[in-house]
Amino acid sequence: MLEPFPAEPFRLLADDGSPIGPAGGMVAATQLRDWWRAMLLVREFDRKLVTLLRQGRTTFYAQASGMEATQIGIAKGIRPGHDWVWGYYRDHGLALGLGVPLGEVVAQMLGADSDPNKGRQMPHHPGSRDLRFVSSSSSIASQVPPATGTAMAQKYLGLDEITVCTFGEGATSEGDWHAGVNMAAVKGAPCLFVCENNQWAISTAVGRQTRSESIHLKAKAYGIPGYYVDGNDVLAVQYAVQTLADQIRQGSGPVLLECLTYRVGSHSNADADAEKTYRDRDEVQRWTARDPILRLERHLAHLGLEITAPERAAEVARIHAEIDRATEQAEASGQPDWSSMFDDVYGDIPAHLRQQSDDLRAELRDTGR
Ligand SMILES: Cc1ncc(C[n+]2csc(CCOP(=O)(O)OP(=O)(O)O)c2C)c(N)n1
Ligand SMILES: [Mg+2]
Repeated sequence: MLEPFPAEPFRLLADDGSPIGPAGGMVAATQLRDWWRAMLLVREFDRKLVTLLRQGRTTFYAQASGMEATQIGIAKGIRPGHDWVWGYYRDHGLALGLGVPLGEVVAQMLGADSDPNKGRQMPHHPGSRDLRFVSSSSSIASQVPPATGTAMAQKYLGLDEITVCTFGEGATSEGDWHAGVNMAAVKGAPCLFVCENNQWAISTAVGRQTRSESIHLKAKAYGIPGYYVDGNDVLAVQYAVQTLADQIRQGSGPVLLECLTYRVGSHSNADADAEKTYRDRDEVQRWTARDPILRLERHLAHLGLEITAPERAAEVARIHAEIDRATEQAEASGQPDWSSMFDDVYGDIPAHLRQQSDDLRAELRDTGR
């Protein structure tokens, strides 16, 4: 049973993939395979994008390897294109899991002309109007107050929608986080706050981030329930998100859900060598052994639906080819024209920006560029 403030994270799958409790094994096999493919895409996306980064074809990337069950579990627990999602910069797995087209995500990361945002966002900050996935900001926790605002609007307008707001455990030390969660609680706003606790905020370990015993316990201070799940167990995350989202839709008010997972890769490319500078190789190995994809594969095998090595290799090759194709298409679209940077922000461009646009046009003409 999913209970608030548990001592241990809620799980539906043991490390060896065998089901725990009554809800285990209730998901259809086709769906489990779909989630497995979605998780593998996140893992391989990291591999391919890190390569593009090293080749100088993009400039910023933050890996989600190790966190696939959390991000895909969230995506598969809500109603894509219906519920609003305010994510954060590490959420490309969530974006892909919701169905944001791979080509759009890649184009955003490369700042290509085919990027719906025309390269005006920092790389690795995808968004999608169709899927109501709000383009994130790198300012930690800045998504929390506007997520609360979205949920308040949903309540006032009587809409059959909820808002999902994700963040790392480090974000829960920020003022914006507390202001946003408090306001949502006071207003009974239909918001599911999900902490992707990957145990590190760049080089700050969670134990040095807060004196709170856990992240979900912080919900108590705001008078809302706090739930805690094993974030490497996709069944548990999906089940918790779906259950809590339904509860919120029925008027429970906001909820905090903590998913305990681990960032196996580097924080971002600004992070030189995590294992040499701030964390133990043993710790990484311990968590690598609790690989969320492997756990789902073991579960599939337990159900007699084993994924064979050739089948896995074929899926990886298919994903790589798809990412290669998306990369070629994005690069072939070229770079956005400079003038597009003045578009889409204001209905009427303010005088000072019009002046800057005119100055830049004149400068480019005079210098023959
Ligand atoms: C307001 C603010 N302060 C500091 C930073 C620098 N910074 C970037 S990522 C990060 C760590 C965030 O950790 P966490 O919230 O746990 O998310 P994770 O990166 O682990 O997924 C920090 C401090 C920032 N981007 N914004
Ligand atoms: Mg973190």
